Amino acid sequence: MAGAAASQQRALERIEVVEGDITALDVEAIVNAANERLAPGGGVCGAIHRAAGPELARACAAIGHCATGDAVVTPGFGLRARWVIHAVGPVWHGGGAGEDALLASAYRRSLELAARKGIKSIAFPAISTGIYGFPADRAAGIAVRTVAETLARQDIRERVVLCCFSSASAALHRRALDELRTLSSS
Ligand code: AR6
Repeated sequence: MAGAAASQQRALERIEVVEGDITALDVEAIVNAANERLAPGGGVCGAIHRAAGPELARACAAIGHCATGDAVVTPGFGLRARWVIHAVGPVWHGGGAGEDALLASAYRRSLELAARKGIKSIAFPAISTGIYGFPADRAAGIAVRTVAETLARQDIRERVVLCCFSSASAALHRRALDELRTLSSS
């Protein structure tokens, strides 16, 4: 097997889809679907801030800003996870405003940041697919492809959990992962 195909296959083995609440997972870092102001909000962001306690909002306020498509890191405070990576996905405007590339960038930057900190396990929610309105099916494909490509290209050894909040979301991510596994083994 060619080198690139082999690293893609090894990367795919490190990705797992689970259904549940991201704050309950036993991983080193969880990713927050944040906004550019890094302000506590609703959805998964609200759940993470509630579980972490008020120190998380203070740490976010001290950083102050994160551009769409980028990510920053704080401690996890009261969370099980030692770190929170705050990734800002795009608001869906119909698909013509660079949303796909910005969503991919939010996943990629989170993984790069985690690798720089030596984090070995990380869980992502389905960034942008709630309040920000990104179509769930399209986002699942981007999430799976970007995580697999980034792990393979940079030979990042992290274990990646795609944490879905509904069975419908989990089914979309599992299908996207199966499709990529089939493609990369053919
Ligand atoms: N664990 C895992 N996934 C969850 C959880 C949870 N506890 N709770 C919700 N989800 P959203 P966005 C799923 O709206 O679209 C916030 O106010 C949810 O079902 O949390 O990126 C921020 O501060 C959906 O599939 O994030 C921003 O202002 C996914 O997480 C804005 O919302 C993402 O939904 C970001 O919007």
